[in-house]
Amino acid sequence: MSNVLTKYKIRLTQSAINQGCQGGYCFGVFKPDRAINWAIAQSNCISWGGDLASIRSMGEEKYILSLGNSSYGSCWIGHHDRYNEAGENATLFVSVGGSTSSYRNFYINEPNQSGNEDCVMLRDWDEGGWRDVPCDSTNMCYVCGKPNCREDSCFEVLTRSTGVDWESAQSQCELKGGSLASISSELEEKFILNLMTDSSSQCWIGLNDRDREAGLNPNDYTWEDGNNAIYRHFRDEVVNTYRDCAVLSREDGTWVSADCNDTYTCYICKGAGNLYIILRIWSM
Ligand SMILES: [Ca+2]
Ligand SMILES: [Ca+2]
Ligand SMILES: [Ca+2]
Ligand SMILES: [Ca+2]
Repeated sequence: MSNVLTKYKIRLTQSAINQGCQGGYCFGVFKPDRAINWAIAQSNCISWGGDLASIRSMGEEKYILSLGNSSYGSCWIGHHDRYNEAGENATLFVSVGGSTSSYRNFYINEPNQSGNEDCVMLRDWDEGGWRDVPCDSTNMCYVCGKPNCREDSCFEVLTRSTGVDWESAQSQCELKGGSLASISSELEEKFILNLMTDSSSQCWIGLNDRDREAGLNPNDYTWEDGNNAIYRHFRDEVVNTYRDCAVLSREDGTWVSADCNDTYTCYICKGAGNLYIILRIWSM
């Protein structure tokens, strides 16, 4: 294993041709300067902070395809059956990043294990569909995926079809090993705002004065995750004393006090990178 890693640590020139984030993940489409096999592509994705992309839904696949065009050709993705031969059983292919999504989109008559085909590529950018091919074959393109992270923190903007109150949102974030997001600085705020979309225009954040009344003093509000940052960005100077929680508004990037029992269809979780990123199993 160490020999393999050393071998693949030779860094290749790589630059994401296009990248974007959706649904808690960021995707990068890379075109190396020479054709590379699956393992080197995965190694490059680790250097980027992620893994070869595991595609978890049709919506996610469409989003990834929207980042490229027909000139991209076939691209490596993170699905494989290197450890357990799946043969022609698509559902037995697994994801390098640990995703347990059952979504598979193999093209007609694929996977067919024609020879020893254990790695998966996007067949064609325009036509769609996946194909199992030998891991040692090479492609001029690969797609990486990673959580939305900045410095040591990772973020997820989560939307629900029905609204949740502040406490429920906090519980959901804790289940993921995080907390409703704290915002330490204008830079971090901008980073989070970039993750929000039209369907996530007002989202719960971790700021509150539920334990004691902060009154009109913005500095007396605290972050649920214990962050002591003093950055404050309330929409109004005056904070409504009866509204003990807060949402981040995408419209103007400010924080708006809200009744903790109100419900919003969006909340933002934040966690330490090492808790939030799924452990990679890397053995060859
Ligand atoms: Ca095999
Ligand atoms: Ca196989
Ligand atoms: Ca095949
Ligand atoms: Ca209050």
